[in-house]
Amino acid sequence: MRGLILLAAAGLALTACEAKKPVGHESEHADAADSITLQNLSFSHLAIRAALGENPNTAAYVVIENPTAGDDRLLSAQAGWADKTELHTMETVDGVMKMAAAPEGFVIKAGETLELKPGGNHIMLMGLKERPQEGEMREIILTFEKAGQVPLTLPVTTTPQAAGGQGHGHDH
Ligand SMILES: [Cu+2]
Repeated sequence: MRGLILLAAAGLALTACEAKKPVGHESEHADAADSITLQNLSFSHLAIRAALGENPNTAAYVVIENPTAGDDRLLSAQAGWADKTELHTMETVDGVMKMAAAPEGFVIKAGETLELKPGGNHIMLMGLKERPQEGEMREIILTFEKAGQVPLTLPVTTTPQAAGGQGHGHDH
């Protein structure tokens, strides 16, 4: 029940933020950088890659900031619309990108940020029971060591890199 209330509050916060987006330096990447705060953690750049062709799998991305004084750890993710959800790392080995399960999850140190983004670490959704399509919204529940369960509603897009932060730094 508590999760549902928090989710509703997050939706309102997002709407209010969009309505009065500040103009200035901070708004440079504001289209994708709108963040929501749940259980003391801050979430932004939420995206799920739209299911492609016959591919039984897809991936989800989110940037998680830990502004608290203590370390936390993303332990796992769950989605009712996929058979299995894993946390994956992505590494380039001899020029080939390889992903691997990270069963121990990802530590987010106090004051630091974990970026799950295209080409990098990500949430892997396997055995899709429903095929997310561009423009839809889908729920994923993240479980943290300290923050507990956090339900997130992520937009589905065929171009998650646009929301995943890869465009950062292009003007430097
Ligand atoms: Cu993967």
